[in-house]
Amino acid sequence: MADQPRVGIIMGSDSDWRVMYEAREVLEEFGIASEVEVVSAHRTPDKLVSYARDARGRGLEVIIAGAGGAAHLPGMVASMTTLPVVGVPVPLKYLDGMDSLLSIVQMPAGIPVATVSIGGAKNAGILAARIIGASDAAVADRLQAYADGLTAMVADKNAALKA
Ligand code: RP5
Repeated sequence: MADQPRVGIIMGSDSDWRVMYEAREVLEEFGIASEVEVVSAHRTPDKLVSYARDARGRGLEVIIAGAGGAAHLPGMVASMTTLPVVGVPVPLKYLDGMDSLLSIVQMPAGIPVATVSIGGAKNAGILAARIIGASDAAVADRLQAYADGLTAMVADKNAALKA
């Protein structure tokens, strides 16, 4: 049987997957099971409500929500759950993702969405892992190993520059 998903990765359209797959990939690196679902704030509003309301009860601990353009999905999900929500602005053909970024980041006080950079699904996954790692020592250890790996990578690059 597959592991119980701890992170829900949702997006407004399957066209967002070209960006959002990176969240799933990095969560796999940390050994964190996730689920993926298209949930549109505008095209499937009833599904949005049930997904957000049921998320905690189904065992999810963090929701990563990506959307482009008029990107209302992360904020609307955050309004209907007390789980932490990480928002990913997805860049579309026009406006370079600035529209998505501003739609997601400008939340009213009381309903936070932790917004990452435009196209920043990888960091969304790492942030979700850090939220889980605050109370899960095994995940925290993997996060430390990941950070150590980045430090070693920079040292290797410096050594190569000087060789
Ligand atoms: C948004 O509209 C989605 O998140 C997507 O980024 C954008 C375009 O969707 P499609 O027309 O490609 O399905 O809600």
